[in-house]
Amino acid sequence: MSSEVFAARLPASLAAELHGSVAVLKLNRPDKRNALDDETIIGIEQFFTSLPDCIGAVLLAGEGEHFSAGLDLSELTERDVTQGIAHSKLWHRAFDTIQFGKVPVVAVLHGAVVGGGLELAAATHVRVVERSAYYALPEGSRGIYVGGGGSVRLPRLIGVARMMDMMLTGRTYSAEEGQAIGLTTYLVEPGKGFAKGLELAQRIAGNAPLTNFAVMHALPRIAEMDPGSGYAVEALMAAIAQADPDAKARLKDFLEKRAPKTTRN
Ligand code: 1HE
Repeated sequence: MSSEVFAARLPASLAAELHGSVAVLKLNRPDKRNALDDETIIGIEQFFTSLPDCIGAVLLAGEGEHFSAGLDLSELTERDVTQGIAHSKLWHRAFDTIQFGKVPVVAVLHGAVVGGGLELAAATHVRVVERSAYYALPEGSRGIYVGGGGSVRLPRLIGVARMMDMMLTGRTYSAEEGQAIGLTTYLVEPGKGFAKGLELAQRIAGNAPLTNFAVMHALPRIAEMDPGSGYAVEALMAAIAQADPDAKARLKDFLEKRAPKTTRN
C-alpha cells in the first residue's frame, strides 16, 4: 500500500506516510503551530477508523517547532452551548479512536504540547518526548475548559491535584519533569524523537496482535475494576491470548532457541 492511499483521505492539516507496518500521521499545520481545528479532528478520526489491516502501530508527530498549540481558538468565538457540547463530543469520539482503536499509537512530542495538544498526546499509548517539549493547560487563562477528554485521561496519568494546579495557576512541566509525573514515557534529545518513536512503533507492530489488543483494551479497563472482576477478566484475557496460534508459534520459537532472550535494553 502506498502513502498516497492515506493522504487522499486527509485534510491538508494532516500528512501520512508508511514505514513498513507503521503508519505515520503528522499534524501538518506548522504556520498555526498545529492548532487543532474541526477539519483536523475529523481527519484524525477518519485516519484511525480506516487504518488498513496491514498496519501494526501508528506514530503520531507534529511538523514545525511545536507538537500542538491545542484547540484552534479562532473557531471558538461563534459557538453556543449546544454547539460547544457537539464540538467536545467530536473530540471525544476522535480521541477514542486513538486510545481504543485498532493498534497502539506512539506519540513524538516536542515544543508546545498544550491544551488540546496535551489531550491528544494523553490519548496515545507511549509518548517519546524531546527535551524541547513542555506541557501546559492554558484553558484557565483563556476562560474555557478542557474538552478533548482531558478531565478523564489526565487525572489517570498525573492525578487530579496536578491537573488542578496546571489549570488554576498556569503551571507548566518540562519534558524532563513530565517523566517524573507520568506524561513523558521516553525522554530524548532534540531531533531524536522521530527515530526513537519509529523504532518503538516497529517493535510494537511486531507483537502478537492479540497481545496488543489486550494491552490497549483490556488492561486499562481491568485497572478500573474491583479486584475480583479484574482477576476474572484477566484470566479470560490470558487464556484467550495464549490459545492463539500466534502465541503457540512464538512460544515454540523460544523453546527451540530461535527467539531472542529477554535481556536489558
Ligand atoms: C493559533 C493557536 C491556537 C497559535 N489557535 N491559532 N491554546 C493556547 O492557548 C496556546 C496558544 N498558542 C500559543 O501560546 C503560542 O502560539 C505558542 C506558544 C504555541 C507558539 O508561539 P509562537 O511564538 O511560536 O507562535 P505564534 O506567533 O504565537 O503563533 C503563530 C500563528 O499561529 C499565529 O497566527 P498568525 O496568523 O498571526 O501567524 C497564531 O495566532 C496562531 N496560533 N496557536 C489558533 N491555539 C477541546 S478543548 C481544548 C482547549 C484548548 O486547547 S485551550 C489551549 C489553546
